[in-house]
Amino acid sequence: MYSQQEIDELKLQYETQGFIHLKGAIPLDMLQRLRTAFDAASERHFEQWQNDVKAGTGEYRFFDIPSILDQDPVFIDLVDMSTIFGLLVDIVGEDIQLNHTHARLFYPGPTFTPPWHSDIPHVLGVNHAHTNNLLIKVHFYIEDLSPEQGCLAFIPGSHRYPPRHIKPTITDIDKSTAAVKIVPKAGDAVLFNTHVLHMALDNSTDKVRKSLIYAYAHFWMKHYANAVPSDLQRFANTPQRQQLFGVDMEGIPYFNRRLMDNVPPAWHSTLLAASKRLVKRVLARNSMFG
Ligand SMILES: O=C(O)CCC(=O)C(=O)O
Repeated sequence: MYSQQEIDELKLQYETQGFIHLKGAIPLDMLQRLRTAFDAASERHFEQWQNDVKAGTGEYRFFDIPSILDQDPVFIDLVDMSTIFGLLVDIVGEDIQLNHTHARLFYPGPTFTPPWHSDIPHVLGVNHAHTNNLLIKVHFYIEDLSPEQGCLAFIPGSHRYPPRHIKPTITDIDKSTAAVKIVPKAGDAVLFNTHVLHMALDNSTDKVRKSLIYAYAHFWMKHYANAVPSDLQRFANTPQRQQLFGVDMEGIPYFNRRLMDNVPPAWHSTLLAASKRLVKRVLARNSMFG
């Protein structure tokens, strides 16, 4: 867990560069659980993916394990993992909600992402060059990557560009002084503003790259089905998780939802009952003197 001073510094880095490399974000015991659960889930769905690829209906360059939040409770625990959740809330805001998830295996081959792209240039109604917290992504790594294994790369500061700004041409990423390539270790996370120019580089090794990608936005934004576990009864088990999984709270407008206001219903009714009693008492006293 970061101290407020560390959060302030990381946030400054995020604001000026558009991305942060969070080393050792995942505690060791959780990392082990994630590895086991990730491999088990990919085994369960691999054949289906291969069939889809053969039928021409599936993406062949990478494999996204479907509905990762339903595959193992450890993927739920990652949603609000305490080591970085405070930082995430500080960056996104108190109205944070999970927006979408991917659990990805990127097989050896050229990159599948467009070169130096923003994920949100087509989003209307937002001044991207000035909005630093619309949609944030976190890539989590469960194994060390080598430098040629499909790493993420960024153009620092490019989140301040207006949408559809001219794309840079970087001929050799390893010699570039303008771009930054991040080579993560197992347990690291990379958090970024989805408007910063970024890309996944080629995977020119003979090893698959495994990663989990969780995107966070605001409660009022529409989220994807893969951001909500099927068993909400079981997993939306705290006010915080209810908000992250988009569960409505009676009487709270979407725009007003805040983590700090998520008071459990029992408290709510006690408070409500107490204030009703107080109003009655005041009214009764006033009528006595009236
Ligand atoms: O590395 C990946 O899997 C995708 C990178 C990317 O372009 C993204 O997350 O928006």
